[in-house]
Amino acid sequence: MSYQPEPPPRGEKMHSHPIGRVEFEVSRLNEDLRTIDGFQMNQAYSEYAKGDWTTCVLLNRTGNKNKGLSEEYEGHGVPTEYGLQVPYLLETVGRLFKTEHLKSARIFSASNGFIVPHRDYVEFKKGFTRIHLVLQTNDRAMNSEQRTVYRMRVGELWFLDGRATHSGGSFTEQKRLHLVLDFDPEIPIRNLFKNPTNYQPGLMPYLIRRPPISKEKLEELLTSLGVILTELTYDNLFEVVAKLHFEHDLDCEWTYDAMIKIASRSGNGRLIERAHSARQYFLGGLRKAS
Ligand code: YCP
Ligand code: CO
Repeated sequence: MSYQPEPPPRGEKMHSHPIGRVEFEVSRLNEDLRTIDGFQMNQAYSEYAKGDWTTCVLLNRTGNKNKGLSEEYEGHGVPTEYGLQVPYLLETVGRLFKTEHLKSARIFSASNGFIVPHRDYVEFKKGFTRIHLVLQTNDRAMNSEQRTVYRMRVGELWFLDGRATHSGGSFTEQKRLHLVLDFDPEIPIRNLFKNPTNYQPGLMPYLIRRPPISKEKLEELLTSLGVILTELTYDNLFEVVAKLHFEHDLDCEWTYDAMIKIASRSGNGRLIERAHSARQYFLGGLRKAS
């Protein structure tokens, strides 16, 4: 694998992209990060998680930190008990963004864990404009969108396009922490910034190149996995298959095609059904990637 900051090669269009940078006051940031260490993480969206990938809520519709699921609603969010305990983070958000458009603020934490490839907002009418701010990361943390794998660097603000299939996490014990902001999707991104010059949509993403894997090797792999796929091993194999695109030049969406093929080779009807419904659940059928 090689790591290089560069624009995506031709044909590799990225929907998600860096849109700004934040210069942190390190001591204040660290104080809030220590506080977050003591938070009890939410169980919301745990069906998307493999290993330790969790969220907690700093701001939402009701201010109730235990309501971990996203909601579409009129008006703006209010801080939760946890939000009030991380004043530097809320101040930073308030300095940068027009919070009258902010619906939720959450921490996405990953340590030896990741979120399986999926599309967001399949359950919503409109969804959100989602912006990530990287608070803490490490060089074994990666994100992906379709066939592109990238690193989100500390202080970077990213527009995360949840409509394209994506995945991400930290493949080491070290915790990766993102602050994730959901805004009213009707407001153009530039207008979410208090100072529009802080919106810098031309920044270069840090991409991670992976070696290709031949068709023959893939066939071999799918056949072998078909031999050991059972109800008992399904979850483990799904986790392995979902990780493969981070190290090989594959589209993260391939995960679901592969599971369907592996299940077909196992010949077990229930597993074939399970693989099909996983594809439907995580990718949705109603909305296409824009
Ligand atoms: C959300 N969707 O839209 C979640 C985040 C993945 C699924 C985790 O809030
Ligand atoms: Co997502």
